[in-house]
Amino acid sequence: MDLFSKKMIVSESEHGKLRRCLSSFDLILFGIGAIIGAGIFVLTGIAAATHAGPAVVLSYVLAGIACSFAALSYAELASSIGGSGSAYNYAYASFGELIAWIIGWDLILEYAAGACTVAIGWSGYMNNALSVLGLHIPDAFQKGPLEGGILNVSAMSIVALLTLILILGVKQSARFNAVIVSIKLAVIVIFIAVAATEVNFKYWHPFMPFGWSGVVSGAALVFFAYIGFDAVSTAAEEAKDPQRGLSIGIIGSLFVCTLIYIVVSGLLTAIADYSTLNVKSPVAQTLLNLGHTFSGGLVSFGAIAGLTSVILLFIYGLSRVFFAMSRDGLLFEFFSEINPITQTPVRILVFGGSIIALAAGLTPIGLMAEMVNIGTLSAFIIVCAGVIVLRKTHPELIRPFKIPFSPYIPFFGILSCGYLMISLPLATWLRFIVWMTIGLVIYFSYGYYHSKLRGAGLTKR
Ligand code: ALA
Repeated sequence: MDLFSKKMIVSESEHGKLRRCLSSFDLILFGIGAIIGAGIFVLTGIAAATHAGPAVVLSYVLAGIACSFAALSYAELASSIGGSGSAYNYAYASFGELIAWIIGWDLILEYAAGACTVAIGWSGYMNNALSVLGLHIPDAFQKGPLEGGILNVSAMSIVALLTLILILGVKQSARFNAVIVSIKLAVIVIFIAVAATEVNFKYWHPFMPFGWSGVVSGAALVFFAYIGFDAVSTAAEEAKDPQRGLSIGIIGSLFVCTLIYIVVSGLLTAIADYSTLNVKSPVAQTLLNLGHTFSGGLVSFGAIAGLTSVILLFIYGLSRVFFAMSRDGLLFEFFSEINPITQTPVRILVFGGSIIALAAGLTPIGLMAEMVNIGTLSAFIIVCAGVIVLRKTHPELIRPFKIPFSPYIPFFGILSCGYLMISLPLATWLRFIVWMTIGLVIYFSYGYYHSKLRGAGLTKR
């Protein structure tokens, strides 16, 4: 039996007994929960003020197009290959174990650094809200040692709390996520309704103050706002109807969020001068500056809710990819046990949650944020390439969702994600290479010898 067939069997087996209880609607809410967060509530302002000007709306269109190519590719592979390992699994089936390891390691970086970045952003919003209520957390406990403090206690607490919810069960997590997503969507509707009454198109002149290159570098930045739809695919072994549900969840959530981003970023730059938007909470702040105190306060609250679900879903995604890799023997098998009562990978959640909490407590936000985009873009490229390769090598594979115009769409996905990737700073590339080198050392000293799929003389490479 070749490695591809072996992988498909392992993906389909009931190895770990994760609980199949998520509906297609839960999966769309998972996607929206993971997507809308710091990107729209924070980065839009920075991207408008320092990169694209009012043309930040075009940056959102550009990044949205790159993501939709990748999302379609994810939908095809999630519905035909599946598995909680997401892109790790697809890469295994398309390119073999080494590339699968690289992409799995890369996804761990994306989700861990993403959860950590958003937890630090969350703590900034929360500490402000608490001080407005008269509860001041001492400065030393608002930031880590690299920024002159001791520990970022709020960031650590939110990671611990959300990890606990994830341990309790996936259905409980889905219910919690549904509440949070409703709050953030309600707040966005409030912003749109209020901002629509303040529009003044004089703010759109000049529309592209930094030229086309500003629009593109803005797109590389706001790409962050779209990350998260891929986390839906890690729910493959917990979805009631994975073959339909995953493609609906991935494409549906991305579609809803793209529309929201275009409307919100277009309105934001039409109610304030773009140069004033380089602040910590541009969406709320702009409403406050225009005298809408109550709705400005609500938007801040919605931002806290928005960031909460992103952290939840990123820790969830991390745990499922880690689970798939340890089940295959590439990471310590100790972690692949599913708790029989909660039907969740408790050991991984405790381990992963502790590492993320520690990193969020000790490191500054910038260091983490930069790593998320590069990790995600490289996973997207591999997934798009996987579609092209599998159509050639395994045309017989049953594909409940099939991308139209293949190989063009996945090919454009590779080109557009590659283009965004080379627009990232050199320092980010260097850190990425260091992370990948560490990953390869672990693979060749552990994973290679413990792999269950290559084991038993299956495919010796
Ligand atoms: N898309 C997520 C956010 O904007 C990562 O927070």
